Amino acid sequence: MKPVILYDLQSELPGKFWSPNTLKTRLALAYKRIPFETRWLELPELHTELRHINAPTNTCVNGTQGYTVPTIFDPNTGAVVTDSWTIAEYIEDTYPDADGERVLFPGESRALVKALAGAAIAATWGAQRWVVTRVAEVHSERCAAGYRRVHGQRHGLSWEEMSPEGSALREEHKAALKKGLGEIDAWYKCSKGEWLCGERFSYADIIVAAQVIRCRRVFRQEEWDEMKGWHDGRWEKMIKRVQATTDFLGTIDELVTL
Ligand SMILES: N[C@@H](CCC(=O)N[C@@H](CS)C(=O)NCC(=O)O)C(=O)O
Repeated sequence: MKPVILYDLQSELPGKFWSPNTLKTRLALAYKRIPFETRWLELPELHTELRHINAPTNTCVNGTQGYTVPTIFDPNTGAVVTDSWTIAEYIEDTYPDADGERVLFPGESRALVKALAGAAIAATWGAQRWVVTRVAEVHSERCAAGYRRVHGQRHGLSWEEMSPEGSALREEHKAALKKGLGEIDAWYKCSKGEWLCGERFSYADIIVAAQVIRCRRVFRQEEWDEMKGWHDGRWEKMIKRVQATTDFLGTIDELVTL
């Protein structure tokens, strides 16, 4: 099988990835044992590169129609697929696991996992302005300017207003993240097993892990130290288990800073 090409946006971090959306695709491909290679892009090149491969357009961060990552090109089928959810469905449908073990949507869970994808983002949305200020810090200066612009547009704010350091607003954002992760923690507590689908690992866990790993990657050390103490230490343990379950570290040495 020829490796799938994953288009992703780079950062200055070791291993480069930072986006929770592309991380969902990385983890899903690793879990399914589908070989892939990354085509790293800088934000200013995104449009040209993805138009060049005739990628489908999608809703961009600032609400306009354009190109987004993750996008994959599968040389085995010729398919070009955009959007983390659409890609998850594509790889599950195109590469169903022969022994039924490594499936993204166990049983009849696909529609519920789709609902969870929106719910997980909504749960932590109150912290978004703080999180994106940290993401901008791991970008090169050339990319950070564009990143700050689109995220400022999304919230209708100047960058300085997003989540000022040391402000009461920042404390609100932090409290919102803790509360949102508390909701997700409660989902896990309802499960009879380790994962959201009980004993079966699924794309639902990938969705949650991608959000947590993004924080791990971009937060300052003291911020992560605080976050990893929340909810009985669930989040650090969870991302290590997801990493092991998906063989992520084994197949591509990219979570080196975890
Ligand atoms: N719903 C999409 C969102 C994709 C998305 O917003 N990707 C961001 C990177 S995390 C992007 O491509 N941003 C460029 C832009 O919006 O201009 C998905 O799940 O793939």
